[in-house]
Amino acid sequence: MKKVAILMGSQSDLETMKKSSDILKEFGIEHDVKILSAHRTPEEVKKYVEEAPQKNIAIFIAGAGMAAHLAGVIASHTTLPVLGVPMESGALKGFDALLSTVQMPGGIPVGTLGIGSAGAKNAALLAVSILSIENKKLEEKLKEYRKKQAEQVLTQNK
Ligand code: RP5
Repeated sequence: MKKVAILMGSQSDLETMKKSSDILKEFGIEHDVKILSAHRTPEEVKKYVEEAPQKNIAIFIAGAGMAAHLAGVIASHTTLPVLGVPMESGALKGFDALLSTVQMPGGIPVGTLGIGSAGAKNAALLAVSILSIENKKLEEKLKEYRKKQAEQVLTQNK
């Protein structure tokens, strides 16, 4: 099966981005986790993204905070899908990162998720969903996940 890369701008993003990793583990999807910054290590980001297809990576999840350019920069170096997660950090609590990630110029798309942990979780679920287009087993797992989730909600009424 194709792999996913989880990249983040700083070690301070790790706690949030672990939520992406947890979901991918739950679905048995192999993934790389790397700290690489659009601003602090721009050359290494480019190199990693360009070499990713050789490692069977098909989807990028990018978490970054503040002036969050990581997802956009990754997208500039690949035609593979890029899912951006704005970190809930800094003086603006992620509003800055949300706008930096979501407001891409036409032509270079970044699929942007919500701010923080929910966004990190959903980025991984969306990656699973994309991979499930060509993988019936994964599609079944995803349906089962949704079913269990609904059951949990309904149990809370008892
Ligand atoms: C961004 O700057 C990172 O993604 C991080 O969310 C933010 C702050 O980084 P640190 O100063 O905590 O390393 O590039």
